Amino acid sequence: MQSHYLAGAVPYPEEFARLYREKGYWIGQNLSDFLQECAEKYPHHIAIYCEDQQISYKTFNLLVSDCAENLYQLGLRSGDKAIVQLPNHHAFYIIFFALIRLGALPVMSLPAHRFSELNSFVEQTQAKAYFCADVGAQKFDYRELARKLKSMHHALEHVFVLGESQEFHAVAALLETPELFQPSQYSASSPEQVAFLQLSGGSTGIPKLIPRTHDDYLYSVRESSKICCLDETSKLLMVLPAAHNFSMSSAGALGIFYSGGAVVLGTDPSPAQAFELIRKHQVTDVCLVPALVRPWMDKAAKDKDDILSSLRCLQVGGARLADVVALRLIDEFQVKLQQVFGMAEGLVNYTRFDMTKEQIVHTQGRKLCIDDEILIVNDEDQPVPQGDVGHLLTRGPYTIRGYYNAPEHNLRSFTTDGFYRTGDLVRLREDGCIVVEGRAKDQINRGGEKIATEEVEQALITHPQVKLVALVAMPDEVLGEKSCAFVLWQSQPDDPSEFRRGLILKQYIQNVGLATYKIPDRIEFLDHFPYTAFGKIDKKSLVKKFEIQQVS
Ligand code: AMP
Ligand code: DBH
Repeated sequence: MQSHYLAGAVPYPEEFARLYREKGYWIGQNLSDFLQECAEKYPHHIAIYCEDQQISYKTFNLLVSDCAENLYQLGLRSGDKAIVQLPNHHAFYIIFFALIRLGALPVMSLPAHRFSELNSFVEQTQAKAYFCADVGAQKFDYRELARKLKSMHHALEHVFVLGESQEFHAVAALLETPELFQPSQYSASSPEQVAFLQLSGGSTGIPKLIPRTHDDYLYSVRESSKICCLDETSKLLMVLPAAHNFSMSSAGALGIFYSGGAVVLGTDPSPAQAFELIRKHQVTDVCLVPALVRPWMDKAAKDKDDILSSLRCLQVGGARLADVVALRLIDEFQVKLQQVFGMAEGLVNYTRFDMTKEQIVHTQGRKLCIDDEILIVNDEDQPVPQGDVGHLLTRGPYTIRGYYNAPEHNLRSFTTDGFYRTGDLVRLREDGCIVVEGRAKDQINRGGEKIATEEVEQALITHPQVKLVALVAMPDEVLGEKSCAFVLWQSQPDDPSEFRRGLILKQYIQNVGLATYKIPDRIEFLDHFPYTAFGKIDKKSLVKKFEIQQVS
């Protein structure tokens, strides 16, 4: 069985796979049959509301089959990889499931990604197809990006554009019923196989891809759907990027499909737009990152609007929710809050609805599965005393054993016995709840969007005037953290002002083609860098330096 496992992915060891099957976590269903089953159970329920359209489960499933057939006729085959970079639109889900149905592997990308990330994904996967929108935020033209990628990668044969497709294939045409329908030539991969590649925020120069199997992913979806108490009357507002792991599976759109409810798609997370959608569709559930909570509360308070209390559940995850904000949500806005601490690599923790207020406010919840193994260790990988803060390591029925095509990196990110090193510093309480206390990985969490500092540093250092650079997190009221680049500038006689230099470097990062959220929020020029005793740039003292500057 394992000989067919996706090359470059690390399979679960056989004894664990057996255990997860015996325990009923892995039920041997692929994502295509999952959707088929949802359509059989709830044919006439609405699965997706998108703009003025509403799509029933039956139609959804038929559109997926049509799309799979059209893609097959255009040359996509089982095992092919396809990068999916689409906005929150029903086409996203149809294409995701269509690729799965024909045995191809979707590679998830976010609308904010730019050339640098996309180029890396195509390189890493040898993707044969790329799905994108026509234009995005700030009039960014994805078709230009597609042209560039296509000219550089021969493997990339097909580009599909949602909207004005110009010389490329139109996504709309994929959703039309094909004239000739011969679905028997293809099938989804088997349940224990890798179904798609999910995205990691990462902590190194190259964005990492996460191979998730049908079996492991669907287990987390079904269990999440139960924990979140979803049912056929649930309506989930989706204003976070649909491809994000939180949006997909915790319980996310897939959790909703499992329970026969509906996903309401929105492209703008601002409270004005979101509240309108909540009212129009009588939304019951919303998932948000902490950075959005404040503007939502402010708007509700200003308008004396009780919309937040009308929800069955407001989920907050992706970054640490401040306890005071959690308390305010509950006390002032009567919100039924659920904290979600998860990762695209696997492990997800939830506060449960029957937990005490203290647990819901002050913890990030309890693991999804009793067989999620959790270790909290010190720098030497030794367990810390119960209740102490340490590094969170985890292994379990839906946590990967390795990143895609990254053997060297995997040696650092996983222990020899397969535990994933999350890079999070946490405390495990007697009651089983986890409290996220900090982070050991070199990553900035900018309102839930993760920035691998090394990736941005590597880009900045290629600028001819930059001699040395370090990217660090700075505290931010709204986003939790923002990025600050400290730069040693190679002086020249006609040097521009520091202000100008900052603008030049921000523009430079944009031109390199890094995702918009990775452009440093602030740039500081230094004459000397502080070093640790080991001779590494001392980021801790840079952070302190920044705090000093902030106060003064
Ligand atoms: P990724 O590995 O890119 O999917 O990002 C997952 C990471 O996001 C986790 O390892 C945490 O660092 C962070 N994260 C997610 N949810 C929370 C949360 N509720 N509180 C604190 N950090 C979180
Ligand atoms: O931040 C994350 O990656 C995340 C947060 C909440 C996640 O992957 C998830 C839930 O599944």
